[in-house]
Amino acid sequence: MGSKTALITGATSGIGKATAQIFAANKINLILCGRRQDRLEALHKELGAQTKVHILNFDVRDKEAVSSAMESLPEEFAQIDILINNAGNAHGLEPINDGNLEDWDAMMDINVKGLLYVSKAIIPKMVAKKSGHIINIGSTAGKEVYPKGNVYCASKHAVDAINQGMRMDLNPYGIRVGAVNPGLVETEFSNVRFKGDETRAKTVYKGYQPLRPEDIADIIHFVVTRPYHVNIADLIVMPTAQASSTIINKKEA
Ligand code: NDP
Ligand code: 8X3
Repeated sequence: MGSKTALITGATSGIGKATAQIFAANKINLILCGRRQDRLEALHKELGAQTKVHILNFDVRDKEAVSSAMESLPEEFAQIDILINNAGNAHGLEPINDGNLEDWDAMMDINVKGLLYVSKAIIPKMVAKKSGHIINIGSTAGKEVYPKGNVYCASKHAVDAINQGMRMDLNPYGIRVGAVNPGLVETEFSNVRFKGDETRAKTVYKGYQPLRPEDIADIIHFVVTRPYHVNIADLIVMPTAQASSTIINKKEA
């Protein structure tokens, strides 16, 4: 059997990028997606020496762009074995009464609808060949709600529901579906949430050891390398210092 091919959304940063790196080191062929072309090209160059890499630039919110990107795949990348639905972010952290409509749209459109558009473009081929593995990147925010997390938590609770629904509906076709739900991981996540306010973003990860994107990538690689009869359906991982979304054992500096 030849190498597997994985499509990773949100591969230009954080968890998606670290997953691309560990997959490349293990000779999994890669379709890397994101909006930042310079980063996609840099990854192509970096990982292309280790495995076959194809890059796709599209916004997951744009359903036409999603389907034409998938249709544009060259023959050697057309059979996708592993889909990592990772693209997503939080936008803002405000009580519901002060929430910003653009932020709400961004979170629902990217984290929920974008994940669906990408899945819709890929699942029919998996169904036709009766094989495939889908990993949805959820969050502890999809398992519990925290103050001011309102719409981000709603978007990740939706991912949790979609993950369960996908697993049920794709069960007759032998397609594995599971979620990896991280707690606090130091990536560009908080820079995006706080709209480029680096100082505020850094405070999220101060006073304790947060997860690194490589920790999650390592787990994703473990999940995709289990024998076929093993499906890791739902996995929660937090830093040791974190007990819940609001209980974090921070040491004063
Ligand atoms: P990053 O901000 O580092 O990465 C987010 C990725 O998503 C980037 O590659 C970005 O690429 C891509 N992305 C964002 N919006 C779009 C869009 N509209 N269209 C296409 N791609 C998009 O964050 P993380 O690595 O932390 O986040 C990855 C996933 O992990 C998200 O789903 C997040 O919710 C989840 N998560 C993160 C946690 C954390 O603490 N960091 C904890 C739990 C879950 P580009 O800008 O190039 O398009
Ligand atoms: C990211 C983790 O706690 O910032 O999903 O929402 S949290």
